[in-house]
Amino acid sequence: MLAGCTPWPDEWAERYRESGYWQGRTLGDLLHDWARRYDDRVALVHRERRLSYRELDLWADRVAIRLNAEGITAGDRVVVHLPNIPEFVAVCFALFRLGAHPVFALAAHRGNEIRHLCRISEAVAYIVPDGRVGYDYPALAKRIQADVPTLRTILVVGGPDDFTDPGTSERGLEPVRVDPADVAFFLLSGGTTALPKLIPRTHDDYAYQVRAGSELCRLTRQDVYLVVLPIEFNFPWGCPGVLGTLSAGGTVVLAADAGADECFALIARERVTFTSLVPAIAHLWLEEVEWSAHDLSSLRFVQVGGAKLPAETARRIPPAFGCRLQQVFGMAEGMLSYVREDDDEETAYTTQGLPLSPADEVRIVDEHGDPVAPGAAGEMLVRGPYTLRGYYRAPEHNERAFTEDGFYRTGDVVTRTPDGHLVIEGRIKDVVIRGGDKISAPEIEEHLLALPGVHQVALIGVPDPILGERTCACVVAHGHAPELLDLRTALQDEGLADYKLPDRLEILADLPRTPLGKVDKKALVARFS
Ligand code: J2J
Repeated sequence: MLAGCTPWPDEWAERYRESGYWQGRTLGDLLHDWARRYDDRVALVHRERRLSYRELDLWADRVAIRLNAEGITAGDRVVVHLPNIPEFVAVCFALFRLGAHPVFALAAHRGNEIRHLCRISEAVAYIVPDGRVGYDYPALAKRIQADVPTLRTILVVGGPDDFTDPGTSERGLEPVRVDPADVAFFLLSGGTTALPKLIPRTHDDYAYQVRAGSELCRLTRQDVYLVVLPIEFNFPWGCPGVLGTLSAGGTVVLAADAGADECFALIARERVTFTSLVPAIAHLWLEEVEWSAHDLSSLRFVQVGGAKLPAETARRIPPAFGCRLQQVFGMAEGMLSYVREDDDEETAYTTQGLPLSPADEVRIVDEHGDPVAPGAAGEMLVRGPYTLRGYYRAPEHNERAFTEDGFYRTGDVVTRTPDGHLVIEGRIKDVVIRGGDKISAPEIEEHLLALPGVHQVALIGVPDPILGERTCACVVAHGHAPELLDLRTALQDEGLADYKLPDRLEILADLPRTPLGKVDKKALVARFS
């Protein structure tokens, strides 16, 4: 496995192979299999463009040849920063086939986050869209390149010299031997630390997650999946999402944005059968659907996850969209929990389902790490065939984030119903979930603390009817108190993604403290909710 990653201990790896969870196929191989099986069926739809499985397979090889000609080879890390376009899929599979590792930057990321991702991964290349998408990514790339010595190559999708242009060359890709137990790509952690951590996902573990999810959702060639969330999120990419749909021979349709107008029209035009949303988008769609004249009758189910879905919103979804609701609780680190098709309605509305795999091990523990009584709330710890064993190049953080026997501490507080369904009750990690976006409080606090006028700061999440939570910066001022706009502008100028800019500012004389001297965020949340 790539240096800096933590492999599963040998006996666990053996067990997962023997049980058939890990099947020893790389994601690049799987696309070959799918292309052989589904051939000229439509794999991807974007606007007026339709690509068959055969075309996608060939395209991934052609892009791999181009990337290889740019010097990208096995083991290299490449930061991929693309919107929901077919090129995202082609570029990722091209990199898989070269044995290189895409790092999935979030589309909303800006200079600050990208610089960090490039540095920590020692990326050799950075892939961006051209300037037509409303932000000058190539200019950003130039600035990043000046700061990151390893970054040899900037590659731009679109424009005159597009490296993803399939061309007409008949030359085939020299197959590269890729170990299925090695990292395929890196996802980003929702973050409890000042800087986001990279999550290595192996071919074996991700292929299993996708296969199991696709079986659970009973996907077939008839399924059409609409990608509404940013494609680089774990949820749309592989739960079962894009890869699950391709594994079943269905069709993936890419939406340009999450707006109801665009998405309802696509559902009607392409006869979409399922999609995945965060609660904030589900909310907006519910507001729009009664006014919509579009035919949504093709929908089989809508998945909602990424943040707590209130039961009252959950109940409104099936009648409004004429389909089943499937709650999904997940994390880029691995562990997934899905409501099943045969769960009763109450379970579907009020729980976040059962673990995906029989090999998922879940422990619910108190603050001393001891198991709680049945039905009581505690922190969820997880271990299993698709849950990471360590973040990339983060030995100190890994000491804290994992137990000695390899359980990942999720920071989520859950209960379990008598029949084993998980209910997410809250979290002990210092993260605000705004819409589906995860904001690490320490990250934002560090930036705010560096600004003039900010003496002390605590970032908290306060309830919001649409987003679930929004951010509130509680500041003890130093001299002249700053205004919200000053803080937002300053963070934006530092190159932070927009969703991280504080929504609200409260100036306080003091921050409340717990008896141990830590900032009492619970008291702040109670005060400003
Ligand atoms: C409450 N909180 C939830 C839910 C995630 C599928 C779905 C979601 C993600 C995701 C994902 C929640 N109710 N239904 O990767 O594949 C919160 C928890 C969790 C954190 C993980 C997937 N579903 N959460 O959201 O890595 O706090 O993954 O630990 O972005 O989101 O965030 P992330």
